[in-house]
Amino acid sequence: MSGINYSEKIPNNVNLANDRTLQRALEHWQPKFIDWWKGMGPSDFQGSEAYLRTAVSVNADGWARYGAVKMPDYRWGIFLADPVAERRIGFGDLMGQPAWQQVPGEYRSTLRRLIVTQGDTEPASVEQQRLLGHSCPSLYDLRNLFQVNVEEGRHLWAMVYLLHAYFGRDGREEAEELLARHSGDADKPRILSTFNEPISDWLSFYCFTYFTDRDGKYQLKSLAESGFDPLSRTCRFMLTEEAHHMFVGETGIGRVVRRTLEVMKALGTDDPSAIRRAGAVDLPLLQKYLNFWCSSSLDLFGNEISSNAAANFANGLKGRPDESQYADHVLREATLKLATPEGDQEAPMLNALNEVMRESYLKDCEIGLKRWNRVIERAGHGALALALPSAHFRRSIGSWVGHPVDPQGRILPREQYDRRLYDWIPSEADRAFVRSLMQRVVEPGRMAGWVAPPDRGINNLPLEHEYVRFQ
Ligand code: BYC
Repeated sequence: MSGINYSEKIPNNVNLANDRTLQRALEHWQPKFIDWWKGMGPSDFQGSEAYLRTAVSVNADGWARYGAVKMPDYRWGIFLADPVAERRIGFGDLMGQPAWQQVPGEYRSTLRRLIVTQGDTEPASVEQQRLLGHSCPSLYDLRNLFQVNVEEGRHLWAMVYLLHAYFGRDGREEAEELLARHSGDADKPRILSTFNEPISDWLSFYCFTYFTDRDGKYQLKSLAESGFDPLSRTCRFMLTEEAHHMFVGETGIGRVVRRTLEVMKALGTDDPSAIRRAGAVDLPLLQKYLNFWCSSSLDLFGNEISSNAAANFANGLKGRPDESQYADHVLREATLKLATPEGDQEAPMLNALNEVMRESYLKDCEIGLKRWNRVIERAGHGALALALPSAHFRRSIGSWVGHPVDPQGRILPREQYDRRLYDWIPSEADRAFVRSLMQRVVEPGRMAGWVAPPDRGINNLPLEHEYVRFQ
């Protein structure tokens, strides 16, 4: 089961050849996907060969094969983690019942909505990043961008497979729509807010892969718990791919920090304007980017109080990440204390599950911060340590929407908040400066001046390897 059949038009480990109708429907969607990729995927690099990994098996030990590939020839396919024998629903009111191999009629539209929302983010991120290749800081980074992009394309395939295989005509229509909405489009935008933000520089790309892909990790982990077994199996395999995306973010920001500290040492100052004149990103500017992308990504968890979240959990559709670590899997009695602008409130835990997830997500976000700060402290600049913004800062979803809260979580007079906002998130001038740094570097082994080299190359290759060959 875990071996992937690459001899078919659509590589898969779901015996697609045994279901001719489904196979035909997906083969019909395939050229539309390729058209979308050519039109909305990485611009101008379709003829280049990138050193990419491809799944060969869904086993932990052997899923990646590396080789130079032209992106439109990447073997996108359908890969599900192996089934767990006699798997049962692990939470909610139906706990202990056998997991569903088909969609239960009463949950059909909710499950479809969850799958469509998840699926929508994948091509959205490719669209957001489509111009970044032109300003890559190195071939190593360019290759990582393309790796992330093709895997997001595959994640779209994962959701489209579920829509086609389990949701009939509605599912097929939704699969078409996933290619029709576009990031930032005035008429047909992507569903979730963050996926309509432009990513026009590499500092944003590192922040996006650090913060937004991590939301992906948490959402996929919670869908991996689903009682709908095909969704669970798909998400389990997607999570193995997601890890690399967050690695790109964490090491990317870490490399920016290292380079900035080198420049500060060479100049003998922490003066932001001197650092900028030397072509590096001062740490307060990096902090603004962290504030922007962290607060935007926090919105992706939905409202603190959500009847959708309660119903999804109670009905066994969407659990908590790593559900087995909890003692209570039903949550009919539990409550959670929530900080709201009107003061602390006790809410039924079932309704507060978006907040539960947001809190564990924030703890996970802290890990990178600790690593970066260790380097900053060792360099003798502990006063410039980076921090996550308060979860109440600049929120567009939930009870804190519109409240003038600073990154430390203090409620300010409105006028003061408005005046100071661009002390906390990048101003147009900050963004213009960051854009000015984005000069394309493509000699093998060389790095742009604002980012340090990574510790090692890809798959044990030297950093000087030609990770992307232009045609
Ligand atoms: N923007 O009851 P509520 C990833 C909507 S990232 C716009 O609080 P619920 C990736 C919400 O849809 C992970 N709208 O929401 C990362 C709902 O609308 P409907 C993506 C928003 O349902 C990087 C209404 O407000 N996966 O994979 O509890 C690169 C009421 O809200 C937003 C998922 O998100 C927003 N920020 O939770 C590539 C998993 N927030 O349905 C990929 C699937 C809320 O009433 N989705 N709304 O019309 C879900 O589980 C849930 O839909 C949400 C919202 C967690 C998003």
